[in-house]
Amino acid sequence: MENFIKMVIDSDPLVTELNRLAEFSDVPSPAVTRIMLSDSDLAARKYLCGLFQSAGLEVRTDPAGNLFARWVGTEPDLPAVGTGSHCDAIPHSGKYDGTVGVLGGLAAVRAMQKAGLRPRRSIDLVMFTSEEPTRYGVGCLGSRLLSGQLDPSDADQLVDSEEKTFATLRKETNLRGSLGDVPLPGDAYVAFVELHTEQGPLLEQKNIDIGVVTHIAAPSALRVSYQGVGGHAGTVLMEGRRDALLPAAKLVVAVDRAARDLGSKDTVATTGLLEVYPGAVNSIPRRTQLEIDIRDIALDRRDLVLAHIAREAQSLGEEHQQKTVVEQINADPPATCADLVVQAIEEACETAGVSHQRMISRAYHDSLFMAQVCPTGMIFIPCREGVSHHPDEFASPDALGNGALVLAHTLCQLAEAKPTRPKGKGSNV
Ligand code: HGY
Ligand code: MN
Ligand code: MN
Repeated sequence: MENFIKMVIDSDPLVTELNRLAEFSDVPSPAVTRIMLSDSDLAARKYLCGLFQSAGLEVRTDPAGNLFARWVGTEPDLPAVGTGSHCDAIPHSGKYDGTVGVLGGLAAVRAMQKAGLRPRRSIDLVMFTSEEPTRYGVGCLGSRLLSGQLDPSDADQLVDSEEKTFATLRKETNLRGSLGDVPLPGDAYVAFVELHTEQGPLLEQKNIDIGVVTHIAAPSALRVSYQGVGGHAGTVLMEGRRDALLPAAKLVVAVDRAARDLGSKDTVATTGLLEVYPGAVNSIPRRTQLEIDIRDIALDRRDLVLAHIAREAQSLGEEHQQKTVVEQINADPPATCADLVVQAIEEACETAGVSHQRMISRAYHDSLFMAQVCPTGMIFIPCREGVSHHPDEFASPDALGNGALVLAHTLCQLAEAKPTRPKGKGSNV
């Protein structure tokens, strides 16, 4: 950057805001549960809007509930630069997954403002709605719609466990407008960069400050249901039973086997959800439903394991003479991060004086879909023992400060930020 601007992030307010945001939860601390558009999510959104407005950002919400806080640049008609992540949290998880990218993005913007900078291109700090699949089974609902990867009417018809459609939920939570208006125009952003915890152990083990993501793994999910014959656990003899939990139990083991035997070390699969109906100790399970998560960084390997598990699900149902439904919830391609953004992040790390290394993301993120809209990259910070999706999730103030500082320098480059004061008036912040 021709005007080297010194920015130092004070991570105290960032830590305070992350702790405050974690209080908007349906379960007691240290766990966090914040399902999209639940009361706790709506309260969290209100809190965030207050922070964004106090930083002088222009806030808007789109019909899907994606929240945009815009720092208007000196040339507001130019395509903007996007950053951000999500604030919904899966049941009984932690306080850093996603929120680091939203509040860390705010910290980066504040640091740029305090250093007397103004971006030429506007900067959008985005909080994507429903990155987690908790409510509807499909992850990245907001960024799928923004990138045109999900049909708006299909999205409106998604149904949650209380049989409530997204269309109804949107009405109840005053999300006005049509989902058809959500997809971003092609030239909305010149680049998008997301700050996120690694959700793995690599950076901490190698004592590296920043991960520069080059690829995001390809996620997929299956929903399988078995319909057996229930009955009294004491009076129905083993001979006549059609216990719906039997094919399900065998499928859980088969899922694990498939990832270990058919894939590589980059192939992962688990059965994260198993519902048993009616769920009484003295009633033979008459219906079971499983949701299975299968990923790999290589699409062909992922698809091979996905197809194998789908076939296995079907044949186990036949073996146990049960009505079987195998539904693919999603099977998304992997994403490759853009050199433009990868190099900007690496340059930002050099400017910030932090160690860095290139790596892949085994977790999916909204960046997986933003990569379909514009050149996209991700900045990872270490998290303690790589723990995530768990109340013990933790990112240190130093890691948070490094991540926000690298993001600030990356945004300076991508948004072509310039000092608003005469040269040499840089400052510590
Ligand atoms: O599941 C994931 O990879 C993301 O954390 N939602
Ligand atoms: Mn997550
Ligand atoms: Mn996340």
